[in-house]
Amino acid sequence: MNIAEELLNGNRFALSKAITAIENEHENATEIMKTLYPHTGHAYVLGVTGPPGAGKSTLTDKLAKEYRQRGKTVGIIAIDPSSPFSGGAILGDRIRMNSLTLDEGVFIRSMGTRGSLGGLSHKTADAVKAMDAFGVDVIFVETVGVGQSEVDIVKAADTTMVVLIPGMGDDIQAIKAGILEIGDIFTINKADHDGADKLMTELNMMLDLDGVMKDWRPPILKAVANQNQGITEIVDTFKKHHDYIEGNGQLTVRRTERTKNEMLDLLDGRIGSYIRRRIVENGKLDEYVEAIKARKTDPYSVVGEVMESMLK
Ligand SMILES: Nc1nc2c(ncn2[C@@H]2O[C@H](COP(=O)(O)OP(=O)(O)O)[C@@H](O)[C@H]2O)c(=O)[nH]1
Ligand SMILES: [Mg+2]
Repeated sequence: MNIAEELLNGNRFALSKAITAIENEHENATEIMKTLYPHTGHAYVLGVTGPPGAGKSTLTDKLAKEYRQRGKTVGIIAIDPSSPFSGGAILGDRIRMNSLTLDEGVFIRSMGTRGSLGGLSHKTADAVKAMDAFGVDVIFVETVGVGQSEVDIVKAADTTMVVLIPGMGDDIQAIKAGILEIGDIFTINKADHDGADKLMTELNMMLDLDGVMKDWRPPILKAVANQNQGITEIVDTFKKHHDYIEGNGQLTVRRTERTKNEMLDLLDGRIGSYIRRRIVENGKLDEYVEAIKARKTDPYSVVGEVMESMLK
C-alpha cells in the first residue's frame, strides 16, 4: 500500500508522512493529493489568527478539547512565519499542546516556512485536505496574522477567528487594515488583563463602521484561554457561524471560490515553471536579458514573443 492508501485506512503515521511530502514538495505529493482528493470536503476548517503571543495556541488547545468533549475529532495545523527555523515557537506550540498529543482523536502538526512564505498557502491547503481525507471532523489552522500571505493562508478556512489582546494601544490601528475583513468572529483573549473592555469598545466601533453593508456582524467574545474561560462560548459561536453560512449558501460560495482559485494557482505555477525551465534550458533567458539591457528590445515585447512561441 502507498502512503495515500494507508492514510485512508486510518494510519496516523501515513498522515504525518503525507504532510511531510506536501511540505517538502516531494515528487510523490501530487500523486498523494490525487488519491486523497475524492475523500475531502467533509471537515470544517477553522482559521485562528492574530498577533504573536495573543494566546492562539493556548486557545486552540482548549477549543480542541471542547470539540473532543462534543464527540468530534480534531486536526491542528500551526504555522508560524515569524520563526523561519523549526525551533522556538513551534517547539513551544508542541509543548503547550502536549496535553492533547496522547489523544488519538487529535492530530497536531506544525508547518515551518523555511524562510519563504511563497507556496505556503497551497501547502497549508493541501495539509488541510490530507487531514480532511483522514477523516478529521474539525481542522484548526493557526497562523500569525500580520501580512497578505497569512491572509491567503486563512482563505483555506470556512470560519476565521481573529484573536486580539488588551493593551495593544495604537497597534490595533495597524492591525485593523487586513484583519478586520477576515474575521468572522473576534476574540479578546487575556481578558484577565486591564483594557479588555476598552478594546471591546474600540473594536465594536470599528466593526460597526466596517459592517454597515454586511449581514453578519462579527461577534466579539472575551476569553482567558489559560484559565479555560470563554471556550464553550467560542465553540458555540463557531457553530452559529457555520449554520449561518451553510443556511444562506455562503459556505458553498466560499468553497467554490476556493476551488477555483486553487485550480488557477496550480495552473499558474505549472505553466510558469514550464516556461521558466524552457527558456533557461535553451539559453534564451541570458540572450533576452542582454538584448533588454542593450535596449534593443524590452521585457514586454520579449514576454509576448516567448508566449507566442510556446503556444504554437
Ligand atoms: N494572562 C493570560 N495569559 C495567557 C492567556 N492565554 C494565553 N496566555 C499565555 O500567553 C502566552 C502566549 O500564548 P500562546 O498560546 O503561545 O500565543 P500565540 O503566539 O498566539 O500562539 C503563553 O505564555 C500563555 O500561557 C490568557 O487568557 N491570559
Ligand atoms: Mg502559537
